[in-house]
Amino acid sequence: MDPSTGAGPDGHGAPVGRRLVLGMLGLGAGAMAAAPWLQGRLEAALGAVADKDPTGVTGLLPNGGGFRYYSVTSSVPHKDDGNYRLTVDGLVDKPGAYRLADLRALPQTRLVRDVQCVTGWRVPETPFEGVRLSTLLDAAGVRRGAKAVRFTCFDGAYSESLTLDQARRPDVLVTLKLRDKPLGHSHGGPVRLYVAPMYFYKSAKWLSGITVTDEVRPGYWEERGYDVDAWVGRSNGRDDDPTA
Ligand SMILES: Nc1nc2c(c(=O)[nH]1)N[C@H]1C(S)=C(S)[C@@H](COP(=O)(O)O)O[C@H]1N2
Ligand SMILES: [Mo]
Repeated sequence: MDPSTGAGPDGHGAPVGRRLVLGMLGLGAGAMAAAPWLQGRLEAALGAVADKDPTGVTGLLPNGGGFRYYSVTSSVPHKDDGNYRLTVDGLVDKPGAYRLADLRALPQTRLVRDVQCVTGWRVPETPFEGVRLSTLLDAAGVRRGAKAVRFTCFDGAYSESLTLDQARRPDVLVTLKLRDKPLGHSHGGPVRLYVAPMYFYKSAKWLSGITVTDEVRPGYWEERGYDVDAWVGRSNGRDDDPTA
């Protein structure tokens, strides 16, 4: 949890904000689920609140197909074939930048796993598809002494990290597709990190930078108390949780 605000990746830390917003709109969570057409108006209202509490309210928003929408910023620019770039730099021999077409031209891997947010919601058997992160790391030529990878996002705020061993796993992808369709903006498109064996906060949306580093630098939520090694069922206190 964020020690200053108590907010977490589920928005649990902002119960007052949630109740306030729902109260303003005269809605409960059930009404929202039953009336997805309200989402646009709700997002507009939440945007105003999110300016004051960027972490606390977004997990409330449905994002279709069992997902919930998360963003630590209240707005995120849109990127497409014209202006999207993914840079790879740091402790590598060949730093560079990929366009979407470059990423699409590389071998694609499709994984079907359960998506699991650290606070309990789950989306079973969800296909993600993209380029193995290890492919990009190999192409860049990771230097001796490198230990970790840092990820940055074009929302300008979020970040993530993995050890180099974790980053080289075959179930860690730089994804371009969700459920066999191009990854939409609300899910972090056009390109999102997908760390299948870990809680979903590791899967950074709106991925724009991959930097090879000499040590793990904790990501956005990890600076706020969540585990860097976020294995599903084995982290964030789950080891001690008899109900997990
Ligand atoms: N850039 C960015 N990536 C992010 C987040 C975020 O706020 N910003 N939230 C994380 C969390 S806590 C979750 S549960 C998932 C939510 O993904 P979704 O919006 O596609 O459901 O994105 C993860 N990646
Ligand atoms: Mo999350």
